[in-house]
Amino acid sequence: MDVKRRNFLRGLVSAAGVAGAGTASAQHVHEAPAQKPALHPAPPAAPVPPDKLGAGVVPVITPDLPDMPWRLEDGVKVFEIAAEHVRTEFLPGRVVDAWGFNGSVPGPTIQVNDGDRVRLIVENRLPEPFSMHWHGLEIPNDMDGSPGLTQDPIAPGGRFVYEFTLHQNGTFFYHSHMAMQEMMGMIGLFVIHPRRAHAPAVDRDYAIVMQEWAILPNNTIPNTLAMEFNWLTFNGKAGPATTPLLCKRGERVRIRFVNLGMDHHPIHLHGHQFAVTGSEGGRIRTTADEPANTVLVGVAQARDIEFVANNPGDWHLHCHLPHHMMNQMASMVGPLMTGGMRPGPMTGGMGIVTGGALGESAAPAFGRALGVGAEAERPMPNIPLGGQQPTLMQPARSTSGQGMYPGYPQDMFMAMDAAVAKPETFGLRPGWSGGTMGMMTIVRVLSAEMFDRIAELKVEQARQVRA
Ligand SMILES: [Cu+2]
Repeated sequence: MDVKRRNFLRGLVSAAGVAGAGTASAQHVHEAPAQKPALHPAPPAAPVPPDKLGAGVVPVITPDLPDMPWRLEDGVKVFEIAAEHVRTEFLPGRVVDAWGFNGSVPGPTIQVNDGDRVRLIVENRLPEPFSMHWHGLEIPNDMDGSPGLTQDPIAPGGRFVYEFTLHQNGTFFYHSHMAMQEMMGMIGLFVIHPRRAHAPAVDRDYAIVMQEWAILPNNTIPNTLAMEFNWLTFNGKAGPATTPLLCKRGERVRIRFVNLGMDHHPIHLHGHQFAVTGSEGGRIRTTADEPANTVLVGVAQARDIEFVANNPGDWHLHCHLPHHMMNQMASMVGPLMTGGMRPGPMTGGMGIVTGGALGESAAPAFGRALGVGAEAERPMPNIPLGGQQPTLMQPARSTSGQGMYPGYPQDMFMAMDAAVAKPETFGLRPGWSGGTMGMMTIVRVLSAEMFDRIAELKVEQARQVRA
């Protein structure tokens, strides 16, 4: 009997044993699944030591999110992952009670190599059952994390040890396999580096997780039952709090996108054409680049794009759905502004014929009574961060001189540069933050001098944080 066939039969016996045991522990020995070549195998190369990167590979940078720490035990990369409530901030002052991993929403980014053996010790600190799925990975069935189907859900306070060997490379992710927990934020990136870089190799490798949230004014808890969303985030931040992606002019840049939510996101880059080089299944191998500047990232999909940053300047990178380029969308609860521009108090107006937005007649239509904390609602201006008076707005006179200006108001422009300043925003044009909202960030194609200056500022900032 040849080796392949013997291994295949051994795999069958092992699978039967697991099913019979019906255990919530993964401490038994796992056999690899029957080995067929992956759909798009990595370029042939020797295995990379677990603490190194393959030739030409650069680490992935996930702006605004940490990397998942790990330790080596007998050649196995061990990760400890806690599923838990995380209090976070989408924007300065916009606090949100979400669920995530290890104090982070989305969870920290896992970076591993094709060929690594990994052990992922998952602890459930939620008050309800939980199960972790490894999205896109070809692993033994009992490691797949489908609650009920492949394992008992992890009870509150319990843990489950996932362990498998990786034979793929690309942009994958981990997430709760409980649907409503996904909408509380429970996702993180699982990047598997190839044994050597895909050609042409990139100089910078960035990753962005896209999420959407329905959070009513004065609430901090996402309404996971809602079908419309008023907060849109890249890596847990809404523009302009998203940290810009920096590169030097002439560099080849990869950006990986992952989408977990209820909507698809057409992601658009200004000033450049890119090629889509990867999907949630791994590297796309084509003989030609199909030029594009917008890529649709569907729910549960990943898309890698690559481009040469040859156009200097600061360029928006954003979802192009108009409602996904905004923050704190809640115009249904009152007129957009008061004082000469639009008559009436904040509790009336905007389509409300009788009563107030919070009253018996209107509130249910707006879903106002849903969710924990709804009873604590009070009238408030729906201008982001409140308090700022728009200076560019005019009294609403129609062109005919009678009544209101049709459709007014739609957009206002309010900058908050100082509130979101960080080394990566150094040198941006004053007012830049006024037009950067929701699923928006900035790709900065910099001179070498400016890039190095910002790198110095980051070192300085890190020193101040430590001091
Ligand atoms: Cu979108």
